[in-house]
Amino acid sequence: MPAASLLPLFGSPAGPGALGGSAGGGAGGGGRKAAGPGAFRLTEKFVLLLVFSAFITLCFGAIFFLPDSSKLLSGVFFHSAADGAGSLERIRADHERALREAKETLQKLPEEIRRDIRQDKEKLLQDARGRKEAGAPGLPQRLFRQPVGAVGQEPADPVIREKRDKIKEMMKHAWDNYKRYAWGLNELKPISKQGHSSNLFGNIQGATIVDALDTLYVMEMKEEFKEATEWVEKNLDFNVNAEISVFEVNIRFVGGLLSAYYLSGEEVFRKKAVELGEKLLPAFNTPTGIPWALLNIKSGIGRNWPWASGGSSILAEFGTLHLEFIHLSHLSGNPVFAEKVMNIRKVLNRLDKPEGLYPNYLNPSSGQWGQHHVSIGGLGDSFYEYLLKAWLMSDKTDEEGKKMYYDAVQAIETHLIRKSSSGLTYIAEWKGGLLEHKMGHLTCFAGGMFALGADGAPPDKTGHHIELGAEIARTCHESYDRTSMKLGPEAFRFDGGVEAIATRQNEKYYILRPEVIETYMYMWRLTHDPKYRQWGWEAVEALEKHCRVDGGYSGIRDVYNNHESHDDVQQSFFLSETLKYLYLLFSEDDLLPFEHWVFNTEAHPLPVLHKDDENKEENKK
Ligand code: DMJ
Repeated sequence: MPAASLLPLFGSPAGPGALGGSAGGGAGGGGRKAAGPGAFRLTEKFVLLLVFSAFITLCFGAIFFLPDSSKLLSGVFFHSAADGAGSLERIRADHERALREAKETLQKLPEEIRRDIRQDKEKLLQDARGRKEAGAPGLPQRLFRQPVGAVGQEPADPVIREKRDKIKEMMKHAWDNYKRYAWGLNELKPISKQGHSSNLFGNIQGATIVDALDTLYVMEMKEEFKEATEWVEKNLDFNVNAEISVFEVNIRFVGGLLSAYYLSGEEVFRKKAVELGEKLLPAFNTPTGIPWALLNIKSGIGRNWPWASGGSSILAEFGTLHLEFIHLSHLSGNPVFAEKVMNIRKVLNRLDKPEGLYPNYLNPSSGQWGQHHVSIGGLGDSFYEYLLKAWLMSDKTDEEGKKMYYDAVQAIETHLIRKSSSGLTYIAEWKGGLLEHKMGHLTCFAGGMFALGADGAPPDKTGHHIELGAEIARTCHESYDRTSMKLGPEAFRFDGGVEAIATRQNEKYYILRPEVIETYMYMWRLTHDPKYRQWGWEAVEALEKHCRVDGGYSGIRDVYNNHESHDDVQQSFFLSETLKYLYLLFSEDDLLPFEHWVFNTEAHPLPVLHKDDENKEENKK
């Protein structure tokens, strides 16, 4: 639209340039024209123009300065006259109400104002509680009752208290640096100060956050727990095209979320755990129901590690789903999770076992064992741990799990446990009937397992199982003590004239693993022998001296060297396991007591499903 047509009040322009300087020039140049009747002189026109524009400005100003002018404007310009009147009515009513409320508040006594604030607060709290109890969409309602021992007392002894505080400070150092340099990513590279990703989780992110949640809770690091919870709420996403390790995602993510739920009661953790559990279900779509090791959680396509004997699944992987899956059924009301893991047992129980031992490899299609390699360390370890803990977690009702565990320990004792010439007890590996006299760092968890299982062993064997635990703890302590850094190697041998020493360069590393400290913690709780706290403290000193760096904690390439060569990875299990077990070692026994909790293999505490509680739930229905 030409500009001139916007200004009808100014009359028709005289010609080209009429709005520009030339117009004035033209007027000036043409001299003053005689004013006709009803016509204005130029100055009068100018004054009139001024008055008029002042008037327009005032009108607009009035509109904009009126309260809630945007509503009024929209009423004026976009609505019918009736709507505009309605809006004005509403605005007036709003103003009157606001004035009334302000007057009433001013008339209130301070005590009445305080009471109102209190009531508002209570309502907010009730709403929050309601949200917790209402459950997530698609999940049954569940009344949250925090299990016994989610928090404990301060240690009575000030020296122990100081040590425990130091361990909490280590957690803070690990967490703060992860937060500073790798927030939201899976792990931290503490030397290069950036994120570290491992292919175990595909592109699921946040492994350190989920793994650390329960440690933050137990250590009462409330701010950090809150920020981790918020991250899970807003960012933890399983709708990704990712090929993941079913075992690793289960023990770290499902286990971490379940524990966080049982400790805090925050529904978001229950919801996410079940959501993730459902994503893992296609892994069981094999001819036998023995799950694949790897799964694409978008397509549901699974496969096994290419290096695993003839396309086999791994004992320690498919055998370490039981605790989490039982809890998934418990929390979701969906029996499918429990059915899947109970079927694994059925398959195992149908098979012949060489010398009563469980080989590490099982083909999910044929249902036959792969290579006859047996290990209580890597590839086998947590399968045995979960048999025992399934029985404990069932409040000692899972007789099948119990029998499988004690039968397996019997075979392990007969075929794998040996004593060195100087009297160190160790657990060797079995390769088709031949023993390899090597023990992995991973195998050291077994000391704690034997001691924890002592209670359920036949009465004449109870002391023996505790003793076995103590002997493994001593051997593993020796494996630490015989290095320059007082940190244990990945594997140590009892052959070629050495005992509890790594002889191969590629077995000399320490990646912040927890198993030795885990065994100290169990042995301390079950015997209260102070040497376990002393050994745990030696590990703290070594970690501080050799693994702590400005940017967090790092693994070490060679623990026999006097100079650290750091591997630049802060493993998520350092926060979930190593530091948690250390903290528990210097806590009172009332924190996460064994009668009420079992730890999954990533040290995530899961409550014992007490018979009495179930009866109570049943009676309520
Ligand atoms: C952890 O992820 C778990 O403890 C697992 O069972 C074995 N390895 C690591 C820690 O060493």
